[in-house]
Order: sequence, then C-alpha cells, then structure tokens
Amino acid sequence: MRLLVTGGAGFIGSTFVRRRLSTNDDEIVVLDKLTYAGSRANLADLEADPTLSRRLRFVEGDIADPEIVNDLVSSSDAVINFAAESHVDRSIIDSSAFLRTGVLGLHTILEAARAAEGDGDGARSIRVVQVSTDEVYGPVITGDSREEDRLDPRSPYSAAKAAGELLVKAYGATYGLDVVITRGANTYGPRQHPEKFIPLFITNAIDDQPLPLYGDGQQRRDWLHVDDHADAVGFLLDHGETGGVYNVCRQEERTNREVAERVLGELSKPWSLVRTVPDRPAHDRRYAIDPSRLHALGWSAQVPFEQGLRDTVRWYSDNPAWWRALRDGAWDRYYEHQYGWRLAQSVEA
Ligand code: NAD
Ligand code: TDX
Repeated sequence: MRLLVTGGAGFIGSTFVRRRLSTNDDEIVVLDKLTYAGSRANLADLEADPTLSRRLRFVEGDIADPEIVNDLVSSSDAVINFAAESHVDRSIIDSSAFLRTGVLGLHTILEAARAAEGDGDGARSIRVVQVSTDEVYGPVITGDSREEDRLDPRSPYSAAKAAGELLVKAYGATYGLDVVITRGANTYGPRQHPEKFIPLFITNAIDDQPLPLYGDGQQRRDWLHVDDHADAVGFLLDHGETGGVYNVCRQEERTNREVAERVLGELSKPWSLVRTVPDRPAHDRRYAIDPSRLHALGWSAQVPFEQGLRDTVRWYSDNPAWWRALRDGAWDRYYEHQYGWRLAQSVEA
C-alpha cells in the first residue's frame, strides 16, 4: 500500500513508520510540520538505511495546508493521522494550535480524501485512520470505558481530540468515507518528548532534579508500550471495520506514585527527589478502557509494563543526546511557566 503518515516524525508516528517499513512492503510518505514535538532525528535511522529509505519519503508541511495535503492524499491508498498537539498541560496554557491541527487540519485531510474519491462510485477508496485517545471518555472511577460510551472530554486537548473524532464519523456517514478510529491508552517508550510524565521523571531523575508529582499522585493511568500502540494502529489499518472505533490498551493500570517509585528504583535514585506540587486543573482521576473489541479481531498488546519501563529507562540513559537536544531555550521557558511556581510551593511527597 501507499501510506500517508501524518505526524510521522513524532513519538508514536515514527515508531509506526519504523515497524511498518520493516514488516510490510508499503511505500510511506511522512507529512510532518516538525513542531517542537516532531524531529527528523526520529526517522534518521530509517532514512540512513539503504533498503528501507527507498520506500520512505519525508515532506515537511502542515496537515491544515490543502496545497500540500490534496496531492499527497490523492496519491495514497490510506492516511494514518497521528498529527496533533499532544500535551494536556500545554493545551491548558493555550489551546489554539490544538484546535487548528486537531479539527481544521483533520478536516483538510478528510476533504482531500473526499475530493480524491470523486463522485463516490466506489472506484477509488482511501482509508483514513484517525489516531485518537482514551482521554475522550473523560475519567472513569470504576469499570472500563467501552467504545459506545458517551464522550466526556475535560481538557482542551481531549476536547479537540473528541471534536476530531466527531468530524471523522460525520465524513464516514455523510460521504461514505472508509474511516477507522483508534482510542489508545497512555503510551510510553523510546522517543517520547521529555515533557510527558514518564520521560520527564526519568530525565529529571538522571539529572538529580525534582520530580513534580501533581496532587496526591493517586491518579491512575493504563500504560501501553509504544510498539504495541503502533502495531495496533497497523493491525486496524489492515483489519478494522469501516466506521469502527477501537480501544487499544494492555490493562496495565498503575497510580502515578507507583510509576514514580519504579522509575526511581530502576535508576537507583532516592524518593526524596519526588515533590508534591499543585495539581493540574480538571486532572482526570483515572482512565481505563475495555479492549475486548480489538481482542475479538485477533490482536492484543504484548509488552508487560515492568519490562517496557525497564527498557525505556535504559533507552533514555543510553540516549542523552536525543532528549537533551529537546531541552533547548523554548523548553526552559515552558518549564519555568509550568513548574517554576509549582516547585516553589512544593512539599515532600
Ligand atoms: P507527538 O507530540 O510526539 O507527535 C505529534 C507529531 O505531529 C509531531 O511530529 C508534530 O510535529 C506533528 N504535528 C503537529 N501538528 C502538525 C500539523 N499541523 N501538521 C503536521 N504535523 C503536525 O505525539 P504522540 O504522542 O506521538 O501522539 C500521536 C497521536 O497519538 C496524537 O494524535 C495523540 O493525540 C495520540 N495519542 C497519544 C497518546 C500518548 O500517550 N502519547 C495516547 C493516545 C493517543
Ligand atoms: O509533571 C507531571 N506530573 C504529573 O504528576 C506530568 C507531566 C504529569 N503528571 C501526571 C498527570 C497524569 O495523571 O502524570 C499522568 C500522565 O501525564 P501525561 O504524561 O501528561 O499524560 P496524560 O495527561 O495522561 O495524557 C497522555 O495520554 C493520553 C498523552 O499526553 C496524550 O497525548 C494521550 O492522549
């Protein structure tokens, strides 16, 4: 297949490209705006590989730009959309880019697919896989969210993701587009930006810097290794039903406190690095999703959390150049804005 992978220079997108290129014959075009979160370095090993690089092309651009998107979509068999602003805390500071990419950018992709399909006689079909998140359900205090449950997003990030999903569904219903939606759980692994919880705690601990734990640290997340997340998206590209929505998780629920303890244990660093800081506004207490629908199709996640976390800690320890490059001047401004006052008010955890 000819695949257009949008956001393919980010954390999960680049993992998808790496794994897909080595297990399939697909030709892949990556379209990525290279925001602060995207990096060509995430694809460097693939671009340097004489065999794989023949089936990979990188285009720098915005999914909201129809001049770039229309041609790329019309020459593809499927679009897998990873492109998004992905950090909840940044969406609380300023949500404009979240909506621009998550709604208007996605709309540009859907319009391009509709135009490429022409009069809808079925002669040409372009599958659009929208990579969404379990955060669209909002918090679940008990039990697991199922795909037909009501959406209850509570951050600007998750609201933008839910809005994007609704648009995708509408294009499936109205124009008969072949769409699939994936709702992945909290993902971790190599090449995740150090702004996110697990890599932030690993890299701060390596540097003996404080680890800012929001609130009581009893919030629960269901952790999914990035290889599993990427493979599930590929599996659903190949086997998902048209119009299908699929939860993706491994049911590895942990409190943030437990995750912090384990990160410190792997690095042999003291608990005293952890600081309780003022909470994130509208901080969702727990996410948990039911993966039965995906299991029934024949796919389940493979990487146990303890093993995946150990490997992830090792990857950050072995690749300091990768994450130190992302902690540039813009990082310092973000860090000061997000954590300066919080750490000033912090107490022992
Ligand atoms: P990321 O922030 O690491 O990567 C996003 C990529 O999209 C970056 O390479 C960035 O440059 C690119 N991008 C952003 N705006 C763009 C635009 N307008 N045009 C083109 N490219 C653009 O994010 P990630 O963690 O890899 O997440 C990928 C997708 O998976 C997102 O849609 C996210 O909502 C979803 N998701 C993430 C998680 C998680 O825990 N990380 C869990 C579930 C779902
Ligand atoms: O400094 C921190 N301290 C802290 O206690 C940060 C950055 C996070 N946390 C807590 C908040 C959450 O309970 O850790 C948990 C995980 O936080 P994030 O890494 O920011 O993830 P989350 O908000 O759960 O969202 C993530 O998972 C779903 C991704 O960023 C989203 O893109 C994805 O959709």
